[in-house]
Amino acid sequence: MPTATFTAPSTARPDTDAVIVGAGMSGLYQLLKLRELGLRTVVFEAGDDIGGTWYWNRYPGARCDIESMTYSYSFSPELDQEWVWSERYASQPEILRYLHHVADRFALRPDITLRTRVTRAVYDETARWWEVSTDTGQRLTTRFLIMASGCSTVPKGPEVPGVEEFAGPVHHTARWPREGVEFAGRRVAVIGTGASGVQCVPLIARRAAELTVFQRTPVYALPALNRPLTDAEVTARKAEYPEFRAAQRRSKGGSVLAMPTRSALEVTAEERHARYEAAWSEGVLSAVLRSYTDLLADARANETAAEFVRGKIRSTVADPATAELLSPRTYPFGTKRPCLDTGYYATFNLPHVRLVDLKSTPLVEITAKGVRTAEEEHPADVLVLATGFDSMTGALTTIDLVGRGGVTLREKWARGPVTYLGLGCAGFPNLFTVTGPLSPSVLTNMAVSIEQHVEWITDCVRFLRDGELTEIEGTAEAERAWVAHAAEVAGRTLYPTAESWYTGANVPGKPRGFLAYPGGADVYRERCDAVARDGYAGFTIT
Ligand code: N01
Repeated sequence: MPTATFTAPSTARPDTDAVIVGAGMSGLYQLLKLRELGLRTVVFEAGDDIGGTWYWNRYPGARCDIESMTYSYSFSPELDQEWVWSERYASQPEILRYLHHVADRFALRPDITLRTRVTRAVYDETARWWEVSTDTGQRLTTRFLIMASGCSTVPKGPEVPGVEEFAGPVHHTARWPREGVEFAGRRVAVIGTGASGVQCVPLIARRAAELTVFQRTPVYALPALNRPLTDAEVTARKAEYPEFRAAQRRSKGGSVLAMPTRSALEVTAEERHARYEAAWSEGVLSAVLRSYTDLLADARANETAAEFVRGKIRSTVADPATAELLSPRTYPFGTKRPCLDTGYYATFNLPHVRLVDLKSTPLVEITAKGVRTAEEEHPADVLVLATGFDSMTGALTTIDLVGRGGVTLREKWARGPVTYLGLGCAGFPNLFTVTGPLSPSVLTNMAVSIEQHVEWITDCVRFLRDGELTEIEGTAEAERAWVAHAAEVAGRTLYPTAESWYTGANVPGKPRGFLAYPGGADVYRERCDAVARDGYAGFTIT
């Protein structure tokens, strides 16, 4: 275990104690916790409302793929008791209402400045504080800079010319207009078939005159089996919430789920099929993957589950050629994030819906009239870009974060993110990243991982304040060891074998590497707690 080193404190006082970037789920909770410490805290939020991911992604069908009574804050037993979720999987509007409720209940709004994007932050090595600049011309100095800027924040487009030439409206799923989009009677083109595409396609198909879906890589989608929650279910969960929340915090992925004990290869094909069928009918994103211990570690084991899902696609999609195009064959099941769908595959049975395979006929350009592939021009009146994000690092590298010696985070991460525990990095003192790269983050229930990071950061800030300490920074040595450990753990899985946003492969030119920590939220939490217990081992403290 690395050890911490200490030097003398500084006495100067910055304009504020902490700046938090982002007023989504992490920023709101971080504000609450720093307030409890009595810190002067300012939150800057680029949007004109709070909510982060749940503010920006308001496309039709946007919905969480973790159950609502699991994907919510756990820090307040009173909040758990008073808020009532209406559906098994909450829709984006309901989650946004919940976050508004949280902001009001804990009186968070006065410290949040909306419509203000942090554009630059420079570390002053003499004063030992950050100078933060915004797009509204504000500048202020702060001891701590906490990036609560999210994992999937910076949208990316289809990387072909001509989007600006398109004559009709163009909407990215992550920048959906508040007033909605009229599809009735229109020819709609959707590019992208990740979770956002899978959720919006069935709803757009209900209204559009024609829908063309452009698919580069098919996904494995499992049925959500969403439905209203019954009063009895809500009451039962509320009665057991304290134990349930505690179990979530101890769990591998932030949800309380049965874990497998056997290999997929040690049972008969019939037994496996029955197990997969039972898992399929749970309507839980990870259920099939949790059927056996080795589905994310052994390609042969994985193929049994992958083929099971392909069988489901074949039995749903009437046209065998379309079913085959929708069937993933180039990467193992679960190594790109699977989707939870409501009627996605069946949508392709509708006569006005067409699937275009961009692997055999690549996208060439967007024209005024539609989408041109290598084979033909597909006319459209409305263009929907469900093309995803520069995930994990994008929100951090698009801001000019300038650390020691004038080195930017962009430069430091030119060959991929280098972090200590995904919480901070060498050369960037007092900069914390909530669910940052190389932490479990997107592989877990984000609500639980966010709380764990926010609480760890808050404890760390309390430790510094109580000890009259000014500066904390991961050491280069600890960071190197963490990066190597995260890569080693990822290397034991099948994850790196897929071209996905988990590895940076979705953004042309982005360095490749597995961007989250796949060792389990339970193991990771223990590691973070041990670092704190050992006086912030692996950090230099001034
Ligand atoms: O983005 P994605 P998303 N030309 O990157 C295609 C979370 N989320 O917004 O796979 C042509 O997954 C791209 O093709 P390919 C969740 O964690 C959660 O859908 O790169 N196509 C892919 O099909 C999720 O994983 C929820 O070959 C291009 C699609 O666009 C994450 O956010 C809901 C292209 C992008 O899929 C991101 O999901 C929504 C190009 N140049 C999102 N570029 C729930 O909670 C990209 N594509 C349910």
